[in-house]
Amino acid sequence: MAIERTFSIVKPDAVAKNVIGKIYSRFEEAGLKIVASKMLHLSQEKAEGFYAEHKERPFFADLVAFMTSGPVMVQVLEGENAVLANRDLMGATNPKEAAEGTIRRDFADSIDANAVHGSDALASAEREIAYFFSDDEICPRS
Ligand code: RTP
Ligand code: MG
Repeated sequence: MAIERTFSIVKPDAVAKNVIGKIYSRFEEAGLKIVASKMLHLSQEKAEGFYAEHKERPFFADLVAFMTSGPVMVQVLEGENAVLANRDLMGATNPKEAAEGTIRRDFADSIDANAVHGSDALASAEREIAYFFSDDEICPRS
């Protein structure tokens, strides 16, 4: 199996609930290693750029407002099939549809405040990692 890197965000709702550590435990228990991590408060511009693919969607303004409403944790996760493994840990976008035992089922309140982001493909992972981290901020562990 391929060792991959994926990009993850603990969103403002989960930071406000004080469950950063519980979410990090999910990554670690699944064998994903945290190889870079920092807390930041996204600017409007940074959040709009991150979600540029959704610019024309009706929920875009609400999404950007939510993502800038408080601090987030951004991290790079490394491990076997990391992109898909992290999507499986997260669960469906809408927590009402998320499977039992997933992060969104256990920590998210709504489709807007849904606790975590995770890259949806290897190409987006590479782009998103580079959007938040320089090479020297990432510590390979595999
Ligand atoms: P994310 O990018 O945050 O990891 O979430 P995702 O891949 O599961 O979902 P995506 O389709 O990329 O949408 C990004 C975020 O926009 C919000 N959203 N709202 N009201 C709606 O119909 C709707 N659809 C998406 C969600 O907060 C989602 O995480
Ligand atoms: Mg997405």
